Amino acid sequence: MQSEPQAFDRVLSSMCTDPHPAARDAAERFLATNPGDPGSYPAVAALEDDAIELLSDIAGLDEPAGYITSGGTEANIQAVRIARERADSRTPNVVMPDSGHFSFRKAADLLGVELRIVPTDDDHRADLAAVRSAVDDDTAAVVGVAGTTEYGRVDPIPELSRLARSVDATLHVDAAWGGFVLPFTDYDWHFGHAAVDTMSIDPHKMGQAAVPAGGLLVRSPDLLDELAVDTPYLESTSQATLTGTRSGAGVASAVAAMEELWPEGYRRQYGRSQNNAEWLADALEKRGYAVAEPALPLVAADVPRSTFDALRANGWRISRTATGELRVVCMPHVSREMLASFIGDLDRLEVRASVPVASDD
Ligand code: 0PR
Repeated sequence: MQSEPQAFDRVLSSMCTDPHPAARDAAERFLATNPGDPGSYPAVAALEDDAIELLSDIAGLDEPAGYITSGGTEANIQAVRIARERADSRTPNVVMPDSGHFSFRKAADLLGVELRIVPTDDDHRADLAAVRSAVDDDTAAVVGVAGTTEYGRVDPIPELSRLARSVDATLHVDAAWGGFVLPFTDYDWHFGHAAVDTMSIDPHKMGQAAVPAGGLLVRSPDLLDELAVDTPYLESTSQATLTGTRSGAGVASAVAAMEELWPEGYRRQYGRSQNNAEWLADALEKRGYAVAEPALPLVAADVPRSTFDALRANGWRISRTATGELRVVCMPHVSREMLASFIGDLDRLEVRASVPVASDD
């Protein structure tokens, strides 16, 4: 095989990043291990306990419980599954703001649960009145997002937890992307701030672990029991994960990254990423574009389609929000130099666009 992976020097739209060197090394060493079979692979199974302890520390969870998933999608599906199993309804529903990730559509489809998508407010956060009118006795879960995919917004988690409690539903917090930056902000987002039942928090995004390493955390171990099936021919007697064979590389790299970076390394990274996001937002605003202020290190700006296409043609890996805005995620590999070069290209394109078309006379 001759192919090489893409370089990160023009990747502005991904939520994955270059893994920390210690995470890369750990992933390689544990490539041929399977935490799905702890009887045969005890070393990586022990590492998974360490990973859940570290994640719990980050997410304010006193009694560590959960497992390392293949990513945010699996964690979200499993959280909905827990809620469905727990709910006392034959027609369960899940209430989610329209900023929720599309993985919940997969969950609803797979699990036969109705997904009630409610509008967000003018700042792209869950609209509490809309959530309040959507929940009922059949609501199994309310979803809050702590770091939305498109605008990096944090939903009002304590208020959502009260609404979930009022109908005996679980509150699931999707912090798949935000979980490794939120500890350094003033937001109320975790198990210590509100009655959160389940959470997605992914080491393979801002946590700088190798792919695949997502995280599902649960408030108490009995919530995991909702997922458990018997495993007659394994040494362990039950399994709560969705997939069977799992990546030992993901588990080991998650531990290595968190041991290396939690908390000071992540704090410094948050500082750098947030400064970069603010710098970019400012640069775009100065050029006359409407910018959604970066609450977390993610910038969305209303750049015309033609400019967006030209930037992509120049090799920039950028994406758009559902309403068409340019979206830049300031991941650890996104440096100020990269952003300055991006703005340089934008300025050159604009100069070209503003040169009057030569007339024929
Ligand atoms: N929850 C949130 C809040 C997410 O942002 C994502 C992924 C997930 C869950 C799902 O995680 P996994 O992909 O690990 O299963 N976020 C986007 C995604 O779907 C990131 C994204 C969006 C990347 C647009 C590129 C892009 O153009 O991958």
